[in-house]
Amino acid sequence: MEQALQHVLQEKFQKDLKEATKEEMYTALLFVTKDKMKHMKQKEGDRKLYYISAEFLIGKLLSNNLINLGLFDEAKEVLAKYGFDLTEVEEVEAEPSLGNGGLGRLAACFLDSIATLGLAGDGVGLNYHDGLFLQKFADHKQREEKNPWITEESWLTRTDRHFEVPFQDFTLTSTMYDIDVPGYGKDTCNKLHLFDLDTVDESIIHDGIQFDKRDIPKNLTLFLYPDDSDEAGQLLRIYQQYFMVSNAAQLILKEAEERGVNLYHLHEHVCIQINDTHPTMVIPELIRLLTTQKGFNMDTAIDVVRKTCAYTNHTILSEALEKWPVSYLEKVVPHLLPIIRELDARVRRDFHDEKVYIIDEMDRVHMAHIDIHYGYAVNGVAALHTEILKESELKPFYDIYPEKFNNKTNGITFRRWLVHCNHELADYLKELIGKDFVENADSLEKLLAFRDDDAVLERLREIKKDAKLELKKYLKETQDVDIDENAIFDIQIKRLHEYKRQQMNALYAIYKYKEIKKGHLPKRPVTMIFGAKAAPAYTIAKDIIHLILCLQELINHDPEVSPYLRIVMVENYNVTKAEKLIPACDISEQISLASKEASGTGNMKFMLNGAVTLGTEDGANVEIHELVGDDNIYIFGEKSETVIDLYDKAAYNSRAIYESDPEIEELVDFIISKQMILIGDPVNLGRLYKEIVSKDWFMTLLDLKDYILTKERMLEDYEDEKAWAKKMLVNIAKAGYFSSDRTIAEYNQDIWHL
Ligand code: NBG
Repeated sequence: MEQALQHVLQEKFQKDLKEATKEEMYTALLFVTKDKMKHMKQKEGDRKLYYISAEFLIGKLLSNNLINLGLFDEAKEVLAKYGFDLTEVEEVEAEPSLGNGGLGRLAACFLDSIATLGLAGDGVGLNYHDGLFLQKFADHKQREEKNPWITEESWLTRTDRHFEVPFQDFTLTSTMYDIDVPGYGKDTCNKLHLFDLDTVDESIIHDGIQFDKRDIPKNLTLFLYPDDSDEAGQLLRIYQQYFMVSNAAQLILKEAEERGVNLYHLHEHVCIQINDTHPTMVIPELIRLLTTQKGFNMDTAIDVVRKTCAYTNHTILSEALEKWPVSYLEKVVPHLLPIIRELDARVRRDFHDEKVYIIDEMDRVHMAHIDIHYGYAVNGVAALHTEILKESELKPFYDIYPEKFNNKTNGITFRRWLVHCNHELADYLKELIGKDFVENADSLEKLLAFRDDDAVLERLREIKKDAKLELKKYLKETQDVDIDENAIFDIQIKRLHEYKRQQMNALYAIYKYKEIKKGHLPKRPVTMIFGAKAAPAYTIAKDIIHLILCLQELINHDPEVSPYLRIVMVENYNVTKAEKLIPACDISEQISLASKEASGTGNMKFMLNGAVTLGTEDGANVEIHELVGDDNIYIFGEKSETVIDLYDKAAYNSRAIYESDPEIEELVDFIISKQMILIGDPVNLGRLYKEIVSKDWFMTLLDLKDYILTKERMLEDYEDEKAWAKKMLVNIAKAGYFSSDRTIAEYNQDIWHL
């Protein structure tokens, strides 16, 4: 390692290890690591998986790659010898902006586990130059800026694969970039293939993230999820999706032919996982390529494709299940329409239930319906979610194809979410139970043997305290905020969405503020931390950010209150920030309206790092609850059946709750109180107030009181430090089930058969 770094530094910068800057040292490490991976063989097998996803939220790669290659300790030592700190050097790396939230991070964890299990499986996606926007706060509001992350030297390698992608009005030539994906302790690498266009031009972006949505050759791979609130935006998304899947389909066929696969047996040698509906057009595209270029007839093409593709559903929110108007598809990919119409005609011939048609009476194409009819497997991402799909959301499909439906509870890679982000805890666990858990997560259960060992419990608390100190330092440096490491850290980090109910947590902050004002002081200070980006066109979500930022201003500057309560909204929440926040957390906020959070994966990361969950019986919280038992989790709120029933009967009435409960009324009214209006914008606060009182589609007020009571009980329980440390221990010990290695092993056993 020392020699290799020395060599690169000399060659590239004519410098010695002693003279290098942090930036140069980073570049040297990048080169050495990339070179090592270049010489590793690509994992091969008779059957290969392609995981197609609009998002891969991979995070910074240096440390993770070093860990997986077994080079981390050596690199750290060499750097230390020359006065460098690896963590600081890694700060030079820009975080790839290729994802948005849980779905994208899941795809990244999956790539790590696929490689670690030694399976042949590559990711396929797009190389967004500015990815998801960069979030800035100004006037207590979110501002969106561009987020360029591709630097001259990066983990991307340009390849000489190019494909022609035909659209209605022109054909575009793609370029494929690759990122290596090493498995932990493996001598082979997989790939993440990211398609791009050479003509994309970042200089067309102006005023934050504005650009001409119609200039496709220049804008196609600029942003992930460009604003689709108008027709041009929706068309651009269709351009992006088709560009992604046409490249994927061409790559898959090309590689299959290079491997000598008879395409009539494609399904025996290839499987394609469709990650949510964004890649759905791969189905008609493959059929098109097989029929127009490979001599297949329609029946055979459909048959082969149906046996090749599998679909994962990540949400029951109907607005997120894509439905593209036929007229839009006509404008972008007219050559797919005859195929989509044929697929629909076959469904109509076989089933007489319009709920399962592909094209509805409003002439919209239901992408998920294509996946379910023309794929061989459909899975949800947590037990409860899959049950809801089967019993309500997708029931008509489940009735037709019960054998296709299966559950794959999500997981997270322990290499990033423990070994990399929490060295101190990982090292201590290795000392206690051996290092086996890094690859064999179930062995974390060995920790249970220490549940009554005072020294171990004490050490776990020390480690938590150290992580809090680290976070304190980080927040001071990056955002100039002060937090108290002796406070209880209560953290909610995830995308901003009304169903995730950050607004309920904000109402708790109002409750606590008022209590402190009344002289009811908490035994120990509480620091409430939020991190969330709101979609640029999602007005109410941005109003919720405004509310939190105004509360932060009010509370942190109130000398009576701030010694006991602080609020911090972390700017531009991303993977890098999650890695600092998660190890420091005491209370993990997982408070979605029951039935709405398909799984959640932050909940698993927090648990693994010794936080205790405060949550509803939703998504994977249900499974966490089962594993840790009642004593080690705080559950509140109405259950999913009740919620689904309320929706079915249209029986929820937030105004009635507001008007009949003076305590709730007082908290909600505070949003538009004089103090708040002095700080914030009456338009935003007024709109949010009105939304909660008169609509509250995600039933904040339904669970608010139980939430407050449960959180208060939790703060109370925290004071029994030993009992709390025991809860931490049990959570860590039981987190093994949520390793993405387990999830991937299940995908492989039940769906992929690699
Ligand atoms: C998200 C769900 C989460 C889930 C992740 C990963 C989308 C569309 N869905 O609950 O909201 O954990 O997917 O499965 O991003």
